[in-house]
Amino acid sequence: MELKGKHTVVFGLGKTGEALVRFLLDRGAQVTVTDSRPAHLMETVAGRMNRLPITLKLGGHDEKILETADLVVISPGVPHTLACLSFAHKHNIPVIGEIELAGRFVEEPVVAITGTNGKSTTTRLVGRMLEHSGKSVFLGGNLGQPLIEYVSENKRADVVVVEVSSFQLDTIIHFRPHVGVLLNITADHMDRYDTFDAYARSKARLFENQLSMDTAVVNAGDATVTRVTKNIKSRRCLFNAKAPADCSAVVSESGVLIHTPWAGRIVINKNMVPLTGRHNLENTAAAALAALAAGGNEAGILSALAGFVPDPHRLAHVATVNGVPYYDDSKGTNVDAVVRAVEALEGPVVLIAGGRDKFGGYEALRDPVKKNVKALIVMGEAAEAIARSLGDLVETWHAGSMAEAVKTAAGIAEPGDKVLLSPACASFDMYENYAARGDDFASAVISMEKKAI
Ligand code: UMA
Repeated sequence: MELKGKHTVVFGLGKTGEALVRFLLDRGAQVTVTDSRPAHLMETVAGRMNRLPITLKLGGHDEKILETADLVVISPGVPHTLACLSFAHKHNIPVIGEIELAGRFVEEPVVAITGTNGKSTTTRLVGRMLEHSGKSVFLGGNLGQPLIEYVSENKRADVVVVEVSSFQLDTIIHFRPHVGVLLNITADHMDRYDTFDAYARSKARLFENQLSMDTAVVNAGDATVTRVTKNIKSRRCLFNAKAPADCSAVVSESGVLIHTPWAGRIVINKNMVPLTGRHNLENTAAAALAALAAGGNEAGILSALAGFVPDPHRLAHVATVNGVPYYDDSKGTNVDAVVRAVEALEGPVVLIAGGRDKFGGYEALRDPVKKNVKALIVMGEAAEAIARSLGDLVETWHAGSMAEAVKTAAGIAEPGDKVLLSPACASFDMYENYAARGDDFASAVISMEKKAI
């Protein structure tokens, strides 16, 4: 793709936008970047941008900047339905996302992982399994380093492993992973999609450019995944399969049994997986199938599992204070993630939830709350909505800050109980991201632990 001299407009100046600007300048494009946030809220990044030969338009998106545009590239956080983009559509100016642009410059095999929950864990597992099989790997996408940075760096890996979000899939045209993984689909991001079906169809776009020689690793136990992947052209490898098949993984109480045409039969015992909960056996099964399809081997898979360190904000044990363990699951940003966390810990759980509402409803939490949750502490913008949906089931408390939530939980929990932060919501009402929220939880717990000593 020739970018030299092309006027390219970048929407969004976060991590992705900044990486895009640098890549486009390197390729000789003429760059304009626009962000809805006003300049005084973006002084640091604006300072860096002001040193570059670009046009910077902050504080809103004005369609005038599209009048001379040849190409528009949008960050994942910018909705592809943004009103201002209709000018581009009307004038046939291509509007693509960063994954699409980067994908056009990647020549190596690509493994792309999506799903509502477990994406980051599975992506990291696939990367590690391939590395332990002797491959050099680029690991990035939604979980951290934008793919366009890999392209910019000009370093070559054997395999590119990327986590991809539905936001990124909304703006693809030709993006074609050689191995695509769809873990699960449950309600999330209902603030951005009109219907659950629209969100599910966005996830299935992962496979739309695959050919028969490509591989689709899909969850046979998820009815929505099965429905939206009915017509894909690539070879299917099913995890959560009921019985062993040509390319499959059966997940049971004791572990994972894998069958593939390339590596035959592989057994992963539950005790080899250093992660809690059945859902993590599913993630391990999907990761192993993807790694095998991308050239990994049995020894690499098994040695990668040993010593795998989970994400610090995914059901991570922070400390035990006065006989009560505290778990940080700040990355549980949707209802299904909370269901999995509550089920994995088993009750009695004192649950801290809330944050920015994604408008998917909280009713799916009723059963697990009834079974495993002893008390509920709600906080953030969604506090009222959560209390309305679940407050009749358990004692419910409101907290104005994380410190107050932890203090309230400590007052309720007794030895034998567990305290779990698993918000079911985004963090942006009170924090920069989910990691900052988890860190705030951990620091409240640790300062309580210090006082208890
Ligand atoms: N902005 C606009 N106009 C808008 C909306 C936003 O200009 O209409 C601006 C914001 O003011 C901000 C910028 O866009 O300055 C932010 O862009 P962004 O939200 O795309 O953020 P990045 O920093 O580029 O991070 C993105 C992903 N963010 C989102 O998808 C929301 C990161 O995923 C990803 O790690 C990063 O690219 C690198 O690939 C985060 C995420 O929350 C972790 N993802 C969601 C999830 O996992 O559920 C999908």
